[in-house]
Amino acid sequence: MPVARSGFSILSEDFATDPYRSFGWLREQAPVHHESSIDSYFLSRHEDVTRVLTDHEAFSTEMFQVRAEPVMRGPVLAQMTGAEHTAKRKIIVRGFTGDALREQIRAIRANAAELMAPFLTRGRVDLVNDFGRPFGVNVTLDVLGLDKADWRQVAAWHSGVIEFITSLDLTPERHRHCLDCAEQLEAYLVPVIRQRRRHPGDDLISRLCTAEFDGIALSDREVTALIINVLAASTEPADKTLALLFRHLIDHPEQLAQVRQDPELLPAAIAETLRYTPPVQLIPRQAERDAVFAGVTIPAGATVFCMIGAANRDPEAFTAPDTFDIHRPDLSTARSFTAAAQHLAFGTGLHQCVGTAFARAEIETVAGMLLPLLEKVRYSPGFRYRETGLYTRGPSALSLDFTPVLDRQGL
Ligand code: 2IO
Repeated sequence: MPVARSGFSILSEDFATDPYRSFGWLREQAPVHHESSIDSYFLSRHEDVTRVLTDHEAFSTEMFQVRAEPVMRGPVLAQMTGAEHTAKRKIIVRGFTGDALREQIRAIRANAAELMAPFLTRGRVDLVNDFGRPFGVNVTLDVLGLDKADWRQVAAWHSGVIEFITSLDLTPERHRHCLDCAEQLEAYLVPVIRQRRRHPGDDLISRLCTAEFDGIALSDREVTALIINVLAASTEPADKTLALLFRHLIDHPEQLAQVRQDPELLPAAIAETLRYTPPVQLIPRQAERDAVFAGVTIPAGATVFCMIGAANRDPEAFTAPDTFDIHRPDLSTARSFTAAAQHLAFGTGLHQCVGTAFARAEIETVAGMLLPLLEKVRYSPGFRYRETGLYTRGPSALSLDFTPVLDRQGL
């Protein structure tokens, strides 16, 4: 039975400041936390989260119809089921493998080099606001084949879309603002889709426009939704994961030194970052029938949030879960970007992130470029670390000082 901790709320300022402080208590004392103001259930144990994400009969993704479709302007991959889901997922997988991925890695390198150059001679960069955010958006625009000159505009629309999906208590004013962003983004995309149907290139939008499903092409509405889906899913976690990786390595100088010495350790550092501080903290599902967890019944129809950050710190799943350790024996790097991952940062089950290989390539490439350039990297004097976000979470800034690079041969 959950024991109420007087006044505990997922929506409290205390939880927003540092949710990790509450995860132990949640897992042990309130593994089925009901947040009454939003009538939603929050599950925090690794075992329970895994069950929800893999029991597709008992837990559906129906709620995306309300939580995502209005801003995606159509159905997203995560809400599809059966043969339609399998077919459309395959289209996206193909768009992120083989030649396509190799081309994307070139775009990742080019964007990283260009965006970092002005900061190298200064010896100071805010890894989130100066670099990570523009980097994440620009890479996504290259992948989709959209004009990078529009990146600030697209980034602003993206923020509205994300705010809609990730807010637990949206005011009517913000709701309107988010829908406005999505409508403008859709109006921006539709002419591009029409043009790519006539003159397809090798970008992801063209692939979506020419893809066939049972001999039938995707409609403009379906292509639009998948573009916005890719835009959201590829952009939102990128700057957060990069900044969190640097945060943890700076806080653990001996591990930073090891990664510098042996860059082959970088994938392990990324996997451990995803376990320790997953950028996507919540994954929603809808209970299709009554389900019992730790003696508590979640009623059919209820919204259930899987707490990924809490599950990834469950001592039942990982020893010393609150320790950042790139050498931990209970987290296989090889498995961490596959369906066999032990951490839940990419979710699990049929809807596990379809972009895992791309995500790995992106962060590995950019971190591999930055590490040798950011010599003696440290927090800037006076910098105060702060994280924001309940659904997607990351540093609001990461101001770093390093030894200035006087010639740019590193790039
Ligand atoms: C876009 C939270 C950015 C996804 C979502 C409606 C569906 C799905 C996710 C991730 C990251 C987003 N959910 N990507 O958690 O496509």
